[in-house]
Amino acid sequence: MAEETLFSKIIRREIPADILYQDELVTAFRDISPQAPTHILVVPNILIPTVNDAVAGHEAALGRMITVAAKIAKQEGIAEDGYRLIMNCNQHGGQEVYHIHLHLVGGRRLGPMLA
Ligand code: IU
Repeated sequence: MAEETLFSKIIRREIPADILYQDELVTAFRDISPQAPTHILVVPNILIPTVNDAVAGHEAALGRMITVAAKIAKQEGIAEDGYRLIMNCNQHGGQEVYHIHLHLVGGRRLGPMLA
């Protein structure tokens, strides 16, 4: 069994977070350390540690993460100008929290993607 992260506590509302959206599959909340005017994380409610752990049974939640990100981008008023969706995996990808999350980043022109 993978070890829970703080994200599971956020999903269960055991610790505070600025939650923008929640349904039976996913939760979206504002990143605590925003890298852009809009920086939101969309996470599956179940613990999938990394993209490497994703299997066919997760497709409903993984797909929902993208449609929810698109809905929130419109709500935040950044859809037309554009934004970036990022999912980091393991050390080389810069992953810090081992509960899959989609970063929705926008609100300004972003620099080159790879650093
Ligand atoms: P990463 O892809 O694993 O590197 O991103 C983790 C993100 O989770 C990072 O942007 C943190 O600021 C963010 N975060 C958060 O919003 N709230 C938390 O309680 C924790 C991390 I822990």
